[in-house]
Amino acid sequence: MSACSALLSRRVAGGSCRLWCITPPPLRSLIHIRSASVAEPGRRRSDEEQLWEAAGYLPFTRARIGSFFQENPVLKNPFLEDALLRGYLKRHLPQEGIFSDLSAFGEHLAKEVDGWGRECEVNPPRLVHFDPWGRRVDHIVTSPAWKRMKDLSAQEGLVAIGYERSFGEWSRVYQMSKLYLFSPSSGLYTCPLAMTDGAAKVIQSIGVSQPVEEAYSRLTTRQPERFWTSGQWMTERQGGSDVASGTETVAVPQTDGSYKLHGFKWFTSATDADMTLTLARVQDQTGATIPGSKGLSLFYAEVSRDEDGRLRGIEVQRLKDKLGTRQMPTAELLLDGLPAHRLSVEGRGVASIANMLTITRIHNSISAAAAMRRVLQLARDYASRRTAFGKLLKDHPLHMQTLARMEVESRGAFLLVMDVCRLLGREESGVATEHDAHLLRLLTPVVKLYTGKQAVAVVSEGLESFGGQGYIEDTGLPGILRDAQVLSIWEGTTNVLSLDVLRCVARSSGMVLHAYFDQAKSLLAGASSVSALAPAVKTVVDALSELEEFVQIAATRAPSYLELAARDLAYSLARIYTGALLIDHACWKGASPSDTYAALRWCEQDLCPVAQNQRKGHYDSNTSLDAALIFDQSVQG
Ligand code: UCC
Repeated sequence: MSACSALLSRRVAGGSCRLWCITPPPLRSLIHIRSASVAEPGRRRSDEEQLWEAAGYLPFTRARIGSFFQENPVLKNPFLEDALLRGYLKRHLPQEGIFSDLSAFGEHLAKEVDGWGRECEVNPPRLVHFDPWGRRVDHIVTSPAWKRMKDLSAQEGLVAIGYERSFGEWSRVYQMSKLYLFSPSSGLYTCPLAMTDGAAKVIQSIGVSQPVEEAYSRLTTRQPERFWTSGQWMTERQGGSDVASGTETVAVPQTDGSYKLHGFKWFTSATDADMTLTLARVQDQTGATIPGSKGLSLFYAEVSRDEDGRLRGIEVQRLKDKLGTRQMPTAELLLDGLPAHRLSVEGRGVASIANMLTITRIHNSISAAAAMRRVLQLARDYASRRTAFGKLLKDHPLHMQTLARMEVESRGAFLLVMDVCRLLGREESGVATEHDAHLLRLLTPVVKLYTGKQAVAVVSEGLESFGGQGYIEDTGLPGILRDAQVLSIWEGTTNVLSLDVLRCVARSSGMVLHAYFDQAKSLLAGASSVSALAPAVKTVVDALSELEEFVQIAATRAPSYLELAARDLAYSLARIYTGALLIDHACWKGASPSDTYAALRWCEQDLCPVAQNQRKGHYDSNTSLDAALIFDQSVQG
């Protein structure tokens, strides 16, 4: 007897055969019937099945698609859901006003703003080159939600807080905490905010005077109608990393002291900005320019339109077709006589824009930590809603182990980036020691490169915790991963930033490392009497000795040795320092047992990979073997 006829006869024997049984339906529909409405011997039919029977319904028809629908993960107030953020603020900045502001902001994010962020994703910007009558207009059309994000950013002081400095040296921590909550719901509006903040910082460091006085006040205002965002047009066709030799844009001096810029900017993000800072080479009277870094100057330009509605001195070539960050316009721009003002001394362009790089790299790190936190909050919520193999995901220890590993990474990233914000705040409020300044210079590339990589790994793991739904676009989850991927690329790739670490070590004659060792050791001081943390403290102390030993050996080697070690060195700096921060936070009187557990877990990894790989001889002279491996075409035998 076939499976079909066996089933049919069972239905007849059960006395419930109807007309549809007489003409055997295809096997596929029978399988549905069997799984949903035939009582197996010894199995009690569910109330629902009995209801179907009584009503004479089939469970699956064109009119019904089954009764089970998985509950979706729900975003709750991200501030109230974040014990570490609240603990950190309670420890360092216990201000009632800040707690109530962040709590209200978190509520707004969960209830409304997150939806706008989604709207930015599904309604991405588009470029309209011509008006209906053929005039060139180059309009970047953005969604209403994107515009609401701009107003909200001003109202909430997302840039302004850093410049009002109402909380002194902790103002940056407050501002960045707010951005950390905002980032995953912002529809990437944090990108223009990063550059806006960076531009304000550059202007402030150069001096808030003409011609940028008005611009500064607009970048840092809380009034939406006055608020401006800034671009940062640095990358040209020859590449984003080697700015010194890749910049072709020229600045032609005008009789009134201003300039006109001519060039092609290859990546200009948030191109709907009101102004920009950019690099160009000043032409002399013969039209010649100075090559390399020494020929670069920093310029300020407003993005404006003439009476015919055409962009002044700019043509938008096209919008980039990006893997992620699609909510935000990134364009290629032809600068064709863009009116501009030189802000830096001639030839000091890179040094002058470096302040912007510091700020945008810190914002990048905030976005990385925030992406990890967001995916964890959603995964945690989902684990309490999703049942598989007879129990909720949260009751599967292996699932909890996976989320806990993500949690440790996320906590480490948060503490590392917040410590850099703390240092930035100290520098800006004039209380930083020389030691603080060195640490800020060293840790800025370190936090950027390390958290960028962590974010991709943690968010990818996070998607897996939703099973197949993590791969479905309109859940909003894949976008978090696509957006995370830019974090290790934008504002300096991992390798370029690793080399920046070497550069700041060399330029400071090693002083940045002295500051690092001192600070890491002092972070461990409070843990000497906490026995639960002893294994973690020992690992950090041992790793610091290994690192010191590496530095001593490396100092005697050729620059190529250090260059090969650069990435591992940067990772070691990040892991050891983060371990010390986790230990320090676990010693705070308000710390929880989870803080101790997180510190212990973090310190179980190899904290000093540069020492390990040095022992294995990885930096000696194996570049030729690396290249041979990569380009290997041979088949032996
Ligand atoms: O290309 C990009 C687009 C990616 C895709 C975007 C898609 C969508 C975006 C979505 C966003 C959410 S992004 C751009 C990526 N490129 C970069 O970030 C630049 C990376 N390159 C570097 O960082 C380089 O190391 C340079 C450009 C800074 C190096 O240039 P130079 O000319 O070789 O620099 P020097 O000679 O080392 O330094 C010149 C001066 C020195 O000051 P003085 O002369 O006073 O000693 C340095 O100390 O600048 C100072 N300086 C710094 N100061 C250099 N770097 C820094 C720094 N980081 N901090 C402080």
